[in-house]
Amino acid sequence: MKKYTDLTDISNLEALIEEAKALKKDPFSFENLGKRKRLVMLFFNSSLRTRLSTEKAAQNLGMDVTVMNFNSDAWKLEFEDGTVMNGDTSEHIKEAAQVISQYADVIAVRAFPTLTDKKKDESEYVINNFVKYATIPVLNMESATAHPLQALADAITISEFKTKDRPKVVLSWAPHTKALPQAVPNSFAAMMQLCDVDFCITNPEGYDLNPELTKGTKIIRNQKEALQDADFVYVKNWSSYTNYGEILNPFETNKNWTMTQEKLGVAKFMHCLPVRRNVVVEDAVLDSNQSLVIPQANNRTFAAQVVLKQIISP
Ligand code: AN0
Ligand code: CP
Repeated sequence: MKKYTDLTDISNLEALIEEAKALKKDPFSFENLGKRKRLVMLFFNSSLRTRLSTEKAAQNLGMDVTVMNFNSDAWKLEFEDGTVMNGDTSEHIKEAAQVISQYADVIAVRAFPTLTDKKKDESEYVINNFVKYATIPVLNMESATAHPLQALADAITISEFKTKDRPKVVLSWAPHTKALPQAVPNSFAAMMQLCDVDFCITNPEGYDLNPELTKGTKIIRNQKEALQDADFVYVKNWSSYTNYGEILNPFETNKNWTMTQEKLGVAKFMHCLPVRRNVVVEDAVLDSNQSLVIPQANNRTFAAQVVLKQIISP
């Protein structure tokens, strides 16, 4: 693997999931592979799981890790070509990416979308400029439109917990009080399209994801109908794609989309976390043994570890 910025970087998903599971059983089996190699993790946004699990994954492989909160600690980066840099940006991505490449063997980047400029977000200008100017592999820790490490952890989790060959998986939109990116549902949908599952998405009108990405996937407006006979229910909020980055209605209007024990039935509950209790999902679900959120978060380590292993393998 030369980089991992979206799911198209995976050549054999089944083998990757099996290798991740093997690493989970024996996390230190490649503890010398990363010796004297360094992962530099650059965060333009907050994180709990990604930061701690990716660092742990790298260390399990024997790598050294440097973490940098870019917004507070580094110079403000310029991404435009040919700009007269007499504004608030101090350093161009061209130099920054090449310089970091001399200090590291892999660069990992987290950079959320603006949610105001759709074209700019869809250009993935942050992560793509790192790919363009860095001379080492780039790892996506959630970009404007994709969260491929999360999606891989989700696929590992489903493969561990499924009780039938072709489970039914539903991606169910949930209300939220903040405008959130589409990155997690985009990558989850893309991942489910690659897996042997019966997959559908349910969301209210106005919240359809990018139709390019959901081509061939059923979108069912009626949540109850979508949830029928589900084995896994992946709940997530995202802001509108059509009315880009907007929350279309106040929380009260959509609170009937909150996941409840009653709606979940006997299905397993999944969420990438962090989750707002009693907004996205009621306490009873998170506190039940149908919730997979804790093992799902644990799998973030082995998703990152298998990807890093493939990236640094000769
Ligand atoms: C982010 C999102 O929805 O993309 C990160 C999730 C992993 N969530 C929040 O900002 C709450
Ligand atoms: N799921 C996830 O990426 O969590 P963090 O934002 O805490 O890293």
